Amino acid sequence: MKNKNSVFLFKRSMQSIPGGVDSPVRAFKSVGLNPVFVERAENQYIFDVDGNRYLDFVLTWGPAILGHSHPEVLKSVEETAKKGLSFGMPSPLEVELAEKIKDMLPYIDKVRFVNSGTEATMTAIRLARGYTKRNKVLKFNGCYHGHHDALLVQAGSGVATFGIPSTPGIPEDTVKTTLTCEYNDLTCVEKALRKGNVACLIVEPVAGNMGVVKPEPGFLEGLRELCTQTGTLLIFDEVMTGFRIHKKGAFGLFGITPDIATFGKVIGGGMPVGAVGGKKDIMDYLAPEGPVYQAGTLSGNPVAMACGLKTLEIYEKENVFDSIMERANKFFSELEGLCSNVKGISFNYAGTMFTLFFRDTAPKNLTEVNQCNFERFSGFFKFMLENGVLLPPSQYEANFLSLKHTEEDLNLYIDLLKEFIEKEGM
Ligand code: KE4
Repeated sequence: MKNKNSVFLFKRSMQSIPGGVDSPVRAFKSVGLNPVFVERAENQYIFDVDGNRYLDFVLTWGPAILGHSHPEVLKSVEETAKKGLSFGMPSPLEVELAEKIKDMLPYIDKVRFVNSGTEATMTAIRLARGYTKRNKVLKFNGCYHGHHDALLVQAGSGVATFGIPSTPGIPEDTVKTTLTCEYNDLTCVEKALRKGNVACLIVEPVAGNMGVVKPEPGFLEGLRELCTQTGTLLIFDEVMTGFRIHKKGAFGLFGITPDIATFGKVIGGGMPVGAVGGKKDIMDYLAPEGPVYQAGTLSGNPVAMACGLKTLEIYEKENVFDSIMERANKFFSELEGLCSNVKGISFNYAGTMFTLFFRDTAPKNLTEVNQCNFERFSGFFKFMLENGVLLPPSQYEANFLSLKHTEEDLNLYIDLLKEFIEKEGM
């Protein structure tokens, strides 16, 4: 693959942007390569500044579930933008998108829009603390909920330990009320919640930020029960899983109702949108209805709302989830067969997101993900990139499918994986 222009742009970008990127994972550091600079994206493809075309399994980290640059979405964005980009006043589109989300997720009474998943989970934590008048929060090792201080804590040990900042710049005091447990470890959670004063437990109902790691049978049900028994609010962080693991997200897949849910990615269709949703008595604690302050200049921005609304309208009208799953189920059963015959690879999937792990068995928590063969992952990433397939540049990430990924595209993934396995002598 020619990459002269990407190499030049990365060098140039480093002069003006820390690390040359606006989000660390994009720097391709964990795979030791020069990042791809993208010129444009269409359907299941992205096209880089050197004219290379890649079959895209990143899909801007989940939002492009319709494929990139859907003409009807672009048209709606264009028409809305022509009426003005931002008003700083309420406008009809935010009401329409809120009503659409409520219609699709019947357990939600009210929604507040923000501009990112980080803002959504930050708001959800503050809302839970304000509503319960408690301070402690509990999260799981390997789950990522955005980069706000309270939740950027390192993996604790096996028991619920107070988090330690996972990055400089976060005061110890800020995270001394943040507890961490291993994903799928209900015993740890029970001990922590029964000590009391835990405002909320936040969880990715299917983890996607340590690669896709699924809840063991009974885990989410156990969280729901323990939260109810201890007056702790259960927050499902569905920024990634929303509309990706099921038409009705985790609520649809597992039949469990959280007290608060956070969203992002798909509901913005590729534009900056996050959201917090839940029952009226909790959501009405948010200002100006209630005392918990939260705000945003561009929250509910009409252009972003138009993008998200049209995306969800098409998602429903074209039965996008089922359409993707028709092809995905065949792909996953082939992948399953391959992984059962070859040592050193395994995979997890949930709906339209999946991760291939370079590990004999599919991991159930972060400790097990950390045992992957990262060198081999990097080799696979490079091999796929050279063959025109863009994967997420980290073993700790999820791959995504779109409406536009064809059976041929998925067969290409399988064929290239077989070629890689042979090349590696696995
Ligand atoms: P943003 O602030 O990046 O919009 O959302 C944060 C967030 C919150 N919750 C979950 C479950 C998430 O997956 C994310 C963000 N996901 C990552 C992908 N692993 C975004 C990619 C990036 O950081 O560049």
